[in-house]
Amino acid sequence: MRTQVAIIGAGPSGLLLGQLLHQAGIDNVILERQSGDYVLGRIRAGILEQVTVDLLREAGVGAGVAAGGTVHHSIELVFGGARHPIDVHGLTGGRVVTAYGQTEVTHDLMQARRAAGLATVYEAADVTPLDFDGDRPRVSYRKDGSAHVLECDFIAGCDGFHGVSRKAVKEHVSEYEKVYPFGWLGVLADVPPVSPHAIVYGNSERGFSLCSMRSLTRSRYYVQCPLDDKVDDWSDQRFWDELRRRLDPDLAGRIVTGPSIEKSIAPLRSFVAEPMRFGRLFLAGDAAHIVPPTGAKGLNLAATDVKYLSSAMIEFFSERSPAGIDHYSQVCLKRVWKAERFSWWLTSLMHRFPDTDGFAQKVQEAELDYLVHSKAASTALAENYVGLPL
Ligand code: FAS
Ligand code: PHB
Repeated sequence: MRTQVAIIGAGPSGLLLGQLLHQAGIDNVILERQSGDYVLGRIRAGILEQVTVDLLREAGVGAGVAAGGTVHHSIELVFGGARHPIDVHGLTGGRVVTAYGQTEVTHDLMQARRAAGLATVYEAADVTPLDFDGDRPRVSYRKDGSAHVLECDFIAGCDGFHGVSRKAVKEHVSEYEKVYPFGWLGVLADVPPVSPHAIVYGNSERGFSLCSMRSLTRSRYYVQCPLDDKVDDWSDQRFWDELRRRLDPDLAGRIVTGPSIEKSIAPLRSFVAEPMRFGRLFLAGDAAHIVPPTGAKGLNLAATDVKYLSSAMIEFFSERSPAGIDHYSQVCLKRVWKAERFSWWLTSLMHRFPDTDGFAQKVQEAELDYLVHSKAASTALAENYVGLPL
């Protein structure tokens, strides 16, 4: 089989890249290790920057987020028993974020890909990128016990943090990593969100908490938990009680509880692999970088990687110009590192660290107090939260 671009991974990065390339008349095939249902079953991101919403529209899948997304003009920080609004819209000259789940984004992209009759090989085993240091790259894989080779012009490694693409170039990659000494216990429940128009980030002496949503009838909540906690340690009742303890009394009193439909613990890390291009192989999204979810940047960074990569490939195929692909890694990493900094900063500010001494705790409290009372500091938070300009 032959295609112009072989895409490894059918998460948001791979599906969005496939859609943008298809819109430009560039043939592509996606090879995905899991089943489509398995990919859709993963509960992950929930907040889209405007750049991402615009990209979904450009990819021809903007209808879902336009109909089902909830626009947020502000966020709220809860600490010291009080809630502090940050007017993101006002501080950034009218920019906003949209609450719309990664699951829904993935569903919309899958539906568009199916409707366009594009090739996606689910449950592809032993996917292996080959010969990408020359101009005739290939990807081998197994499907239903048979061996296959996909010949192509480019390979896009959109296979996430645990994928095969970065592993294929491990001797050429510089890795930068920070692992955090806690995780996030997340609960999804079909109850109305306690704060439908502002994501609430809490820092209490018991730890971090987050009140988010997927729709006006489905909520997403998180509490910081020790890394050695297990999901089975947390009954729904224990989760709701702990979440309430970490919020201000007014908000705690308004939480609508209900049975969890998903409950999971995610570890937090900051990670960057440099560079992101190796001959005809390109890394995009979580295959190249990971951020702690505090800044809601993971999915959005994946989207902007894909914006840069699709533009570079379209330029190559339409003008035979290598300029975009030659600058891909450098352009992406400039944006990636700014998102890594912001996500590390907000994580450091909003979580309780087991090894924090008295002085560091006082400094954290002073920084929170300064942040919500300084227009300059709030503006810096707001402009990073809505996403820096491309
Ligand atoms: P993905 O990991 O989503 O997709 C990679 C795809 O490649 C998967 O479908 C995988 O099955 C496939 N694959 C892997 N190896 C393969 C192989 N060898 N062959 C073929 N296919 C292979 N971001 C936020 O902004 N907010 C959040 O709250 C948030 N929560 C998260 C919680 C968890 C548990 C995780 C893991 C991530 C979270 N993220 C969050 C980040 C997340 O949203 C990612 O940024 C986003 O999924 C990135 O998309 P992809 O780059 O497509 O990677
Ligand atoms: C989510 O809705 O899952 C979410 C929202 C904001 C974040 C992280 C996750 O910072």
